Amino acid sequence: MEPVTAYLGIGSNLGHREVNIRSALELLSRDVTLEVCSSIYDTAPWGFHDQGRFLNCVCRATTRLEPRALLKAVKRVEGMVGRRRTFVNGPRTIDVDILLYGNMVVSEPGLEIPHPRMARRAFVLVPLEEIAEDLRHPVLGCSVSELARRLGGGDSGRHGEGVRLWGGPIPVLRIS
Ligand code: PH2
Ligand code: MG
Ligand code: MG
Repeated sequence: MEPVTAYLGIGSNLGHREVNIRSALELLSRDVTLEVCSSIYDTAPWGFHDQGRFLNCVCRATTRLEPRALLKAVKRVEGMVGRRRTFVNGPRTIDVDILLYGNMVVSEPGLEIPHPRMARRAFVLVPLEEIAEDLRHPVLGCSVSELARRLGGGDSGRHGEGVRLWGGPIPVLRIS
């Protein structure tokens, strides 16, 4: 199988958030080839508001893993960084979501690609736009820039307090 380009969204709002994200990237790099990572953004919690702010970033990777195998690898990394399941949208040490997997569309129990909420979340679209502005959403057919523009301003939008730049691009770790 030829390598496929996948985009992963990473978030943390428990413990040392930046260390958690860096650990996840380092562990992911054993399973996939990380190509580039966005800056880290400090973001307002979406969904359940009574919790700490998140750090979020997005990375591009190539992989020969099929979507299910990639999901398994992602869950293993989440476990290694110390994720314990609480409740939907609740606080988490680490969250790694498969956003896109080539142009593939997958809709199965436990695995939906593209990620069903990515087109409506500034904490995904702002970092994604930084590394892939012209990338097209395989279902919606529009580019990441267009999706980001549609979010508009507002508190949770890209120009509000919702998403603030935190730190520069993470140099991608290649461990082989
Ligand atoms: N993830 C969630 C729910 N809410 N809010 C922010 N800012 N960042 C996230 O990564 C996030 C969230 C569910 O995965
Ligand atoms: Mg998530
Ligand atoms: Mg998740």
